[in-house]
Amino acid sequence: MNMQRIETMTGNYNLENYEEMYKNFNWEEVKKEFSWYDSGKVNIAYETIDRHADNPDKADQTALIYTAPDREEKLTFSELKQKSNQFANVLKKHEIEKGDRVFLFMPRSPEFYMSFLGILKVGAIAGPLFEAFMEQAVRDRLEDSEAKMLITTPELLNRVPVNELPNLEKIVLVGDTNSSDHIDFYKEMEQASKSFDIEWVDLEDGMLLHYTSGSTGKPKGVYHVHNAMLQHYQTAKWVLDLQKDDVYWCTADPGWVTGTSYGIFGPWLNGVTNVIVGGRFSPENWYKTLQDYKVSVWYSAPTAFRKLMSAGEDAVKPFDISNLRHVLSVGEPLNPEVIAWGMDAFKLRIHDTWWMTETGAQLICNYPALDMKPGSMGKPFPGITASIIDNEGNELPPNQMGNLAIKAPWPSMMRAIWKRPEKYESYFLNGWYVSGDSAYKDEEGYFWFQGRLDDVINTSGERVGPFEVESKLIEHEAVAEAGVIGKPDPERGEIIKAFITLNDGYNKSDELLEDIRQFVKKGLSAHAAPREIEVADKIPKTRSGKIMRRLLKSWELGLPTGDTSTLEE
Ligand code: 6R9
Repeated sequence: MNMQRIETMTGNYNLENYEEMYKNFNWEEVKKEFSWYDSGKVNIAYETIDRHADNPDKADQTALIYTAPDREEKLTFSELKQKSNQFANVLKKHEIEKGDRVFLFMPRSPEFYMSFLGILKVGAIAGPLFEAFMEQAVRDRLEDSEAKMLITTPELLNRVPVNELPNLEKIVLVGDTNSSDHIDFYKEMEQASKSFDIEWVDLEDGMLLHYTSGSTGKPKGVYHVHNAMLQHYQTAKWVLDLQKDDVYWCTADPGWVTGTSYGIFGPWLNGVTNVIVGGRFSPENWYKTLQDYKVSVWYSAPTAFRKLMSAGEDAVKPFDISNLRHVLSVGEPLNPEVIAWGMDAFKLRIHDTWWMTETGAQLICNYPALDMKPGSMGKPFPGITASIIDNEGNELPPNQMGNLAIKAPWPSMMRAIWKRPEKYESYFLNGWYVSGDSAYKDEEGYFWFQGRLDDVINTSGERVGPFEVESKLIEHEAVAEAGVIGKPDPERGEIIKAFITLNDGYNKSDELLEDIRQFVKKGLSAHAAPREIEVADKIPKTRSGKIMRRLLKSWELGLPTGDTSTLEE
C-alpha cells in the first residue's frame, strides 16, 4: 500500500468537494438550518433533542442506545425530550437559574444525558467531570467554578469535600440512597412534569465549562456558549459525515470535550442514533459493540486503536463489523502504522482530526472525499483559517515549523477562561489564536503535527498538567521537590515520569515509590499518577525558581541539554 497518500474511497459523502466548499463557505448559511434563525429563540438543548422530538418523522427514532455489562437501555428523541424536561423541572424546583454552574460527577449512563440536557434547558452551565477524579481534582473544579449544584452517585459522594465548598448548595444523588440531606434523583424525576418551558437564551450565553490542564497553575475552566452549535452541527455533518440512517459511536467520556461536542451535540444536532458504552475497555467488548449495534460511524482515539492493534487481527475476526463505513480519530498524533493497520482490519481509512478543548470543535481534519496523507492532520474546515506563525505573529511559508494558529474567532471558540481574563488574553497574538502545538503546512495545504510547545503531557489522549502532578507529589511526606515530564511511549503516546527528591530521613525503596504513586492516584486520578518515579539528587530550576522540565526531558531521552544559562547554581 502507498502510505504517502491514500486516495478517497467511493461513497456518497455529505461534503463532496472540499476544495470547492473551502473557497465558498460562509457560516451565515449554517444559521438557516436552525429554528432560531426565524424565531430568535435559542437553546442548544432544544436544537439537539426537542426539535427532533417535535418532528413526527423523527420523534420515535432511537436517539440514545446505552450499553454496559449490566444494563441496556434505549431512548427515543421523544423520550429524551421528556426525561430532560423532567430533570429541568427538578432543577427549577431547587432554584437553579440561568448562569448557575451545575456539575456532573458520575459514570456514563442515561441519567447523565438526561441531566446534562436538563441543565442546558434551564439556561444553566454544565460542568462534566471524569468519574475517575479523586478528591483534590473534584475540589479544584467545584471551587473555581463556584458550582451551586452537583449531580453524583452515592458511591462517588465520598470524594466530594462537601463541607469545604461553601457555594455548593445542593447535591443530587443518582442511585440507591436513604439520605435526607440530598436530592434523590429517581424520586424527584418521578414527581416532575414531563413538559417544561425552555429558557431561551442568547447565542453568546454560556452552556458548558470544561476544565483542562495547562503547563502552569491549576486546571482552567474553558467556557463555551450556545453559539458553538453551528460548528458542532456542520463538522458532524461534513467530517463525521453523519447521514440519516447512521448509527454513531463516540468512545469519549463526556468529561472530555470530545464526549460533549461529538458525544452529545454533533450526532444529535444531526438527528442520528448515538451509541453510548459504559464499563471497561476490552477489544472483545468494543468489536461486539460495533457488531451488535451495527455501528456505521465511529469516532475514537489513537490510544484505543493502538490497544486494538496490539490485540491482533484475530481479535476482530469473530465479529461482523461490516456496517462500519467511516472511522475517525482525535486527541493525539495518529501514527501512519495505525492507519495501515486500519486498512487491514477494517478495510477503511482512519481519519485524523485536530482540535482542542479551547476550540470547542474540529478545526483541521481529514475528510472522506479527500485524499489522505497518513501522518497529517488534514486541512482546515471550511470557514476556518489555519496557519503557521512565528513568535511575533507573522505567517510562515510552507514546510517551516512554527506555532499552529487559527484566525479568531470561529463559532465554537471558547469565550472565556473562567474568572481569568488575563489567561484568556494570553492565547491570542495579532488576531490569531495560538494553540500551543507546533506544526508545519506542506505545499498542498496539509498540516503536520510536530509536538507541544509547552510542558503539557498527553498520556493515552488525556491532557495532564505537570504542575498539578508536581503539587500533589510534594504533598507526600517523603517528597521534597518534584519535576514531571511526559516520556514517549509506544502505546500511550506519553507516560508520566516524575523526578523527585526525598526529605531527610527517607530512603529510596520500591515500597516508598509505590506509596507515592498511590498517593497521587488517590488524590488526583489514575491517569495523572506517574508510571515512573526516579529519585534524583536535585531538581533543576531556573534562577527564578521554575522547574526546568525541558532539561529533565533531555536527560531522560539522552539529548543535548541546550541553553542552560538560566539554570540556578
Ligand atoms: C480534542 C482534544 C488538545 C491537544 C492538542 C494537541 C493534542 C489533539 C490531535 C492532537 C496530534 C491530533 N491533539 N488532536 N495532536 N494530532 N489529531 O484532544 O482536546 O484534550 O484539549 O487536547 O491534544 O496537542 O493541543 P484536548
